[in-house]
Amino acid sequence: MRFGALIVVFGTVFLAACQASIGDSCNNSSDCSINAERVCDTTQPNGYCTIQGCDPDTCPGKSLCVEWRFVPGRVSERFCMDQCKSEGNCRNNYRCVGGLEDLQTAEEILEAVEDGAAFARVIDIQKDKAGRTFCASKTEDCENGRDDNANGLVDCCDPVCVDEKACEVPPTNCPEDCENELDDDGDGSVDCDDEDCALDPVCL
Ligand SMILES: [Ca+2]
Ligand SMILES: [Ca+2]
Ligand SMILES: [Ca+2]
Ligand SMILES: [Ca+2]
Repeated sequence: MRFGALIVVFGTVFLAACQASIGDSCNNSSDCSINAERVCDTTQPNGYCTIQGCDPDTCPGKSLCVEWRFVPGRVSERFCMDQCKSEGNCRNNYRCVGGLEDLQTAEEILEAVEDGAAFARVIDIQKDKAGRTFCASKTEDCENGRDDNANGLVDCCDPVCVDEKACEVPPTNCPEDCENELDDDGDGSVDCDDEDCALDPVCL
């Protein structure tokens, strides 16, 4: 009886130790958890173990609940992301990025994006989640409906996707780029003629 209990305890510890961490590579969701709580996001380089739709302070261990927001106002999405202090903490093809949570105005956000900040923010409240930088993909998956590399541009709207077959037909629902001579958002107005560019420095 006692021996049986020991096996159960040992087995539980063993399985817990085997469970992949948030941000680990994976081929399918069974690589990430034994109870289907975690999923393998196979659109990220070499897979990314995560939990989709997290709430603040609910991501396991030191992982962070990150909300991506898109410009202009598309739906936001939340994923548990691996916390990092520097790029060395992230896997190949990932970079350590900080979010925009302290920025309020469109101008502040634009400036930060030019500096390489991410179009995503950590929504945790606890202080021990204070290291608010996380490992995000360096590349964009051009067909998954998300902004994988956290530059605010989704799929075919991201210039890195321009040569992809999936993006042969230029999209017309992107944020207006104010200096590319294209009507990116399909409203009939190009660059500085588009009211979305009214406050853009290149149009002032
Ligand atoms: Ca994408
Ligand atoms: Ca992107
Ligand atoms: Ca444009
Ligand atoms: Ca336009």
